[in-house]
Amino acid sequence: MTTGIGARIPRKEDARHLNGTAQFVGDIKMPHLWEAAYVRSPLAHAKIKSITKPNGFEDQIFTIDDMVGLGPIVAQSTLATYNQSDHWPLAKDKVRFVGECIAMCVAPTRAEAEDIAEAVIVDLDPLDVHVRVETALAPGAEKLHAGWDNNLFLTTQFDNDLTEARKNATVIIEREYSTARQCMTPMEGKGALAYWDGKAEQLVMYTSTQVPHLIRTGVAECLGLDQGEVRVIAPDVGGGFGYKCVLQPEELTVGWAATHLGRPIRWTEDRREHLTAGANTREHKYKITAYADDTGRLLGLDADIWVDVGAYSVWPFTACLEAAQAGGNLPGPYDLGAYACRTYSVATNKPGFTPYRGVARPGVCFAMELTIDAIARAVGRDPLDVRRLNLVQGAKMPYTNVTGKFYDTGDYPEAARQAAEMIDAKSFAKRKAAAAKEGRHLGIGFSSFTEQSAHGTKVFASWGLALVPGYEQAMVKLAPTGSVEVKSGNQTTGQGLETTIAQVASDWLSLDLSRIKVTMGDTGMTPYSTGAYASRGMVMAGGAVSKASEELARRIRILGAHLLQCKPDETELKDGAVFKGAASVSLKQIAQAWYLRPDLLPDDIETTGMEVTEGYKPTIDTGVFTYATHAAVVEVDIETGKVDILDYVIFEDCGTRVNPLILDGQSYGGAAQGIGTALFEEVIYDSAGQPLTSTLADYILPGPAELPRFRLGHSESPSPYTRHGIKGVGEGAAIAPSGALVNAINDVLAPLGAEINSIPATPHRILTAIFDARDA
Ligand code: MCN
Ligand code: SMO
Repeated sequence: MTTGIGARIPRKEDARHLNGTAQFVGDIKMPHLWEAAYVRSPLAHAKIKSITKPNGFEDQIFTIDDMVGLGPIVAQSTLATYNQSDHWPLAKDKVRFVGECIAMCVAPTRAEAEDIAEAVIVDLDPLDVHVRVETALAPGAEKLHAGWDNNLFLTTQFDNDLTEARKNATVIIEREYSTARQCMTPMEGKGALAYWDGKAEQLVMYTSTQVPHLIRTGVAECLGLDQGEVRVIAPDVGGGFGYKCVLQPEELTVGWAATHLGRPIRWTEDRREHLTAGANTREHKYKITAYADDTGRLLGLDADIWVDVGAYSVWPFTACLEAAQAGGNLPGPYDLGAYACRTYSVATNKPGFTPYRGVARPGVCFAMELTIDAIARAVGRDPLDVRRLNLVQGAKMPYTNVTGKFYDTGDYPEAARQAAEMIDAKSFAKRKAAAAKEGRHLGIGFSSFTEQSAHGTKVFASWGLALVPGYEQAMVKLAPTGSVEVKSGNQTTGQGLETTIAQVASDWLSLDLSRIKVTMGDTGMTPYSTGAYASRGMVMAGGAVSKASEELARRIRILGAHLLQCKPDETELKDGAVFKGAASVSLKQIAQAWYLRPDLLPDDIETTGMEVTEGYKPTIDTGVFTYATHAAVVEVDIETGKVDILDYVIFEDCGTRVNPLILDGQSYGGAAQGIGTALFEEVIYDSAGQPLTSTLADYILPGPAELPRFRLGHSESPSPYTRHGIKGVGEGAAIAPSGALVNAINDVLAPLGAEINSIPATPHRILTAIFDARDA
């Protein structure tokens, strides 16, 4: 079957995205639709003394006191020491970051709503502002939340005994690393449109989300409605990247206003709202001590990790997801004997921290990969050799690492070797010397990681998450015309899941993709799903579709066998028909018999119908692990600090590849975002907590001119624990670029006595490191 698993084919979604017929929240037209704008806090931390509405507009402006029945967003955790935050969708008593919603204004157009918002007068009494974790944690620091003893959402730890490692180490590496705060900047911002459907007696909400079923649960909870009274529909979604998997205050206020005003209400996030109030992520600090012997073999690692998680805990993932993942993932793909680590999820006066592609791992991979290179420099060995020495060896698979992660299949050192071969590491010294003769400075860098995907319930539970099951369901149906319908509550956001789950069905049912209709992301039409995040879609939704398709295929053969007057096991399902030898009945004939001519079938036909819903989870509950090595060659202009990426290769293994074309795209897009993390992107706050990067002129994204021509290689080590051996991969390519690029930059800087340990590695940071080394 040319459109089944393994087919390199374009996305079904592409046509509508390219010809402009896709429907995003902002495209929806409805009679009587009004638009919303928000009065947002101009201060980072303040008490609200009063809110004054302009005369004549009282009915179009809502504060939290007006929104009777609307509760706060409370992200719960099962971890005992977790501090919970109440995030009121419109601020109550206090504001805790610049951009926090204070009042909602509605009008026939966004412009009018914004004018009304401008006229609202908010009287604020400033409080101490925390923009750095150090000040938030200082003794006597002003607390963000009532009843808290300090500004910590949570601390976690691993505490292996490091005595032996300390005793046997001949090399001790101490480093401090930091990663900047970032925004996701999907092409389409967030948006939500809601109306009350009188006939269905339901609040219907179109929202740009990765997780429609979860949002339905959250909206119902906060608005005090029954699940049955809420229907959430994710229309086309123009990129999610993690930002669109949390419950947003605006979704709740749009829902409340639509219910109480009796008309459709929409909010469409603008770029400034996104960059300031929307999606903050990735801000980590590390203090690391690594113990190694004089071959560069790692003996132990001791780490402190601070994550600046902002003012509120996001629903449902909490403010602690990032630090919990950071602590568990720092050892990465390495075979490490002893590990101690403490993590701190620190509350500051910035927007709440949302998951972003890679969740914590771009930070820990950066920290770990720089540490590996620092060890290599200290022992005078090639960083690639030290990496390959320490990576979990293929012969040790499956392998349980020091934080309890179960690495299912693969050969990590081999991936590093392949990446080195692709980038021709052997000849690099020669290239570097030749360039040096021309006054050019080249460096090479590597970065290896594992990507946990398809986490099971136990993994989510270990992070304290109560609402995030590790399973998935899907419905597959043979329609009366002989085509197939696939229904999944998961969502396609650009990653191509709409196409790849159809490929799975195509494989089982032997039907071309053009005959398979996929419906996703509508809670009214699909079985419960927790959605597209944590690189789970392909394994989980794909697995559920696989299971349901297999069962449907079995039932189709029963009907086909009856029509062919033979036994089911004498039949074969291929080319859109059931065959017995040369004789066949098409899926259409079978479907018509079932739906329209049941008189052709015996009464006791051994099947319960042509609609099959199945639930699925992998046979292991701890996730399956994709892995890769990235390698980069850069040129650094040591006079200006400018970095050019001359070559960039990715060697990856995500088990069975469902659609290699989509996977190429996943690698390009993820690596582009990772390069943004490594070299460009930084949300900057001044000491008063004012965001200074509120436009795309200040918040720098890499564009085509800054990106290299990525070269990709792969192997396939199928997981024995998932259907078809599939592993997830959606986040992976975003994880490694900072490690590879900064190691390459440091390869240039090392002879100058300089080193970069903070990202983004901007020209300013690079020159500062060079000048500091000269002055030292
Ligand atoms: N795939 C495949 N074969 C595999 C694994 C995956 O063909 N063995 C394809 C599938 O089409 C799958 C996609 O690659 O949908 C990504 O794989 P998976 O790891 O299953 O991730 P999800 O489908 O759950 O998508 C979410 C994931 C995450 S968590 C982020 S963040 C991210 C990412 O995908 N957001 C994206 N990639 C993105 N790509 C785009 N264009 N837009 C986003 O918002
Ligand atoms: S950050 Mo991806 O949605 O797990």
